[in-house]
Amino acid sequence: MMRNDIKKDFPIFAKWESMGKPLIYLDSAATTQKPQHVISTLDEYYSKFNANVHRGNYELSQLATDMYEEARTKVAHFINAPKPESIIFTRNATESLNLIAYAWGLNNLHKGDEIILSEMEHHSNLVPWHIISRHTGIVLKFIKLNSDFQLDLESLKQNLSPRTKAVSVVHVSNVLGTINPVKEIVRIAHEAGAIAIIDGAQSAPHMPVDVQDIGCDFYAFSGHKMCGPTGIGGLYGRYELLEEMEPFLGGGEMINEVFPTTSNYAKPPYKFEAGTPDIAGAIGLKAAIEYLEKIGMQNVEDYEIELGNHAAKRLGSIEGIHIFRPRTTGTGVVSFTIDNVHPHDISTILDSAGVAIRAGHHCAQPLMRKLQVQSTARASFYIYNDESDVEVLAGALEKAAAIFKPRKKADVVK
Ligand code: 7TS
Repeated sequence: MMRNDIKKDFPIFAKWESMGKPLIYLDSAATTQKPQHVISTLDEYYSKFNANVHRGNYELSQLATDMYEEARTKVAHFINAPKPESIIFTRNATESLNLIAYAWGLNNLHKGDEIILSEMEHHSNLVPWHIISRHTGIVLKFIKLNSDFQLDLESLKQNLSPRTKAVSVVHVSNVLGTINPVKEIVRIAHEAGAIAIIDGAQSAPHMPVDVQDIGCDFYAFSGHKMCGPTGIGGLYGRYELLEEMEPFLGGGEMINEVFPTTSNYAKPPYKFEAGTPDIAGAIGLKAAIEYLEKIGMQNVEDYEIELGNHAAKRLGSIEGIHIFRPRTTGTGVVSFTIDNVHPHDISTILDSAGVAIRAGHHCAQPLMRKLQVQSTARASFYIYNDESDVEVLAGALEKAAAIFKPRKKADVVK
């Protein structure tokens, strides 16, 4: 039942198949494969429309500028931002989160102010705050993880204080697949007078996202995790907040007037897009969104949850496996360890069976410590995966578990 022919839209699968090495790609939380529509769009842009944007008065530059701005409008519609100008193009979710930390954090936070994060954050929503904390003396607090790998909202409430200035949490965990109740978290943050920041790196690719419904002040995401090219990402920011903020990077394209010793800035989003942007990337991201919208984001979410739950159940039958995923539901991310097998050995064995998964700390070292593991193996599924991929994965894992199973005394004597 859970089979699909979406793989045919992604040329990389046919290429590997033709080399006699079918690719079972289960690392889409790291980056997704790219559909032909995106690849062709990039080719067409560079073949027919390449020019710098917002500078030339000639037709080609105007065409490139229009295409770049149409991409911004597309992104705004995709996450239901109130207007295109509230979307800033960045390199990725990491840069978007750094932009918030530097451009908002450095100018609005003072010694003793508090930011609340969670115990399941990716390093990109931790390290920027560590840096800001060293500059300003702010205090970082953490929403606790409960035994079902979900955030304990009571601990969010307990962490609130008159000094709370921001609550910044991941929408969907890249390790656990947990979908956090971000609307509720944003409501609690706002009631306490704090702004709310959402790391949407693992939600924008996998479910319908409506930033107005969520109510957040900022929402960060990466294009390459949602069928788009690498090097392009975005940040939604509440426009009034963007207007008040200082720039993150200075240089060309972001200014109004420049004098030898001072300058003033353009309006958002341009204030935050210094230098030549990733024009082709933005246009490629638009193509990725067109592709995903054709499938329908609700269909993407339903399919992935079903496949993720099926995979968790199937893998759960393997002896010695431990799965780190909420009991009720998660996205297409399944992290696990197997007794007596190092996660890196698991990924190496799987690689020899043509299965690409990730093993490591997944840029979430504090979460690994909380889970009391050094690392996990992680299979992450996307729209082009189906039940047959789960079967290949499970079969290879069963073999690995059998190879590494400690022998009983009697076996050793024989
Ligand atoms: N936030 C989350 C929740 C992520 O999963 C990632 C990347 C990022 C932020 C950063 O995204 P980037 O595009 O700026 O790198 N996560 C992963 C992963 O799970 N495996 O490789 C990258």
